[in-house]
Amino acid sequence: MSHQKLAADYLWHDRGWRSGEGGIAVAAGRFADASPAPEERIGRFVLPGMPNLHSHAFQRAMAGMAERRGPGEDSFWTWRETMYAFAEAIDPDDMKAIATQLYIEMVKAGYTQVCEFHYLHHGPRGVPYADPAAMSLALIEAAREAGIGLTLLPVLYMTGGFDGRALNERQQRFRNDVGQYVALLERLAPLQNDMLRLGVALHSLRAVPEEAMRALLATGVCRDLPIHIHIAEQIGEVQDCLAARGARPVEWLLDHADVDARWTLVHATHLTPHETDRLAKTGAVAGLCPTTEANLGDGLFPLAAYIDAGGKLGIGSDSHISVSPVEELRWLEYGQRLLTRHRNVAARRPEESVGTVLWQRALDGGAQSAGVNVARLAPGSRADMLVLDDRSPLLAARGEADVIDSFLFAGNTPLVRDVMVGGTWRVRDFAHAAETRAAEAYRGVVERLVAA
Ligand code: NGQ
Ligand code: ZN
Repeated sequence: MSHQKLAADYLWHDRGWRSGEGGIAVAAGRFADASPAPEERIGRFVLPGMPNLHSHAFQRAMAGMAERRGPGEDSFWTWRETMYAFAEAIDPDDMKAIATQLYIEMVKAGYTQVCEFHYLHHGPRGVPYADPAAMSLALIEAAREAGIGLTLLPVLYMTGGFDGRALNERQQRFRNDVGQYVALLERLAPLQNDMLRLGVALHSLRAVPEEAMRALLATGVCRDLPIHIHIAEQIGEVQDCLAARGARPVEWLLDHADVDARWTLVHATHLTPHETDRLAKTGAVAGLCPTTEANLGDGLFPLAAYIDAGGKLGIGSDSHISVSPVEELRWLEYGQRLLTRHRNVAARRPEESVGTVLWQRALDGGAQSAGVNVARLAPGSRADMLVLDDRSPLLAARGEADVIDSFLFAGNTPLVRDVMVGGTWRVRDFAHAAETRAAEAYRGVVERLVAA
């Protein structure tokens, strides 16, 4: 097994840079104890790769095609109709081509792990594929080709609303009952390895009846797996939840499930101060997807109060209207500045750098959410890292104190030059070995889907 000894001027270490002089070793895909004699200098500034905690891969292929006004006022729900129409013709080969292209873009942007919130399980009208795991396997292959770590979250999706109404025709492809869903998890569980982790997902409170949630969470296969759910993205769903269940979604979930560090609440957008405090105390991760949440007109998360309460958070690119941890973190902060008319909101203490706080929190929360030992340049952690482009004018005269803020706030050209995932260089000098082939396959699929 190859043993690499690498050196950089600075390595990111829990909330800041430390000297990279001693170097860092990589063995069998993981970081090992630092070596006294590094053999290869890889750059000036080396960061841990960022986990992306929320993805619907197929939506990448329609990014930019829902920005034209419809007959009435557009909303999240009209976007969803466009998205459903686009999803109709996607088969497992298409899924593989789209996801491969997307995951390569992710790696190039600095994401080294992705949580795929996967609900497009079946063929048109809900007819299962010969292998009911065909779509899941397409996603697994895509991640392997791109060389990104995958937390595959097959999604349980049963009803079309809080009233328990049946799924409409286009939603039939998402449907499993608890038995079918558990069978899918059991089929996928043995495939897990260092680069593939399985998790559980409930689409939302509106898509999973209470009894089904209880039955699923009580099954053995769910024990120790990460659990993800869409929770409170739109005011409409908060109101529907209040009407149907007598509580707001986050409040209801905290009252009816043992929400703990295994959980990720995606789009915990609409929180009362009491919910904010309660959620923070559970140790669960708030899954924030600022570019999608902006694109869909969702609303803003109470970031300052949540951080002050000790809450954990991570970022996701969700609909993939943008695929960049830089843009997610930038807009996470900018949304708050626009709302509060203050600056440096995520930094809660004097002298703290916003970039440092956000990068570190998103690393920690993202790794927890994905259920993998990543996001630290430390022995035992999977060897994922980003080397910043030290020739970029953007980093001119930037020392330890300013590099991360310049990277996150000033960059308009990519600064991620090289990317290692699981001990293998996937991106070198801005290029990914599979990108030309993947782009060609992707183009063919999208041309067909758009023409359909
Ligand atoms: C999804 N996406 O499942 O793809 C959702 C929209 C829904 C986002 N929430 C559909 N961003 O929530 O019903
Ligand atoms: Zn989502």
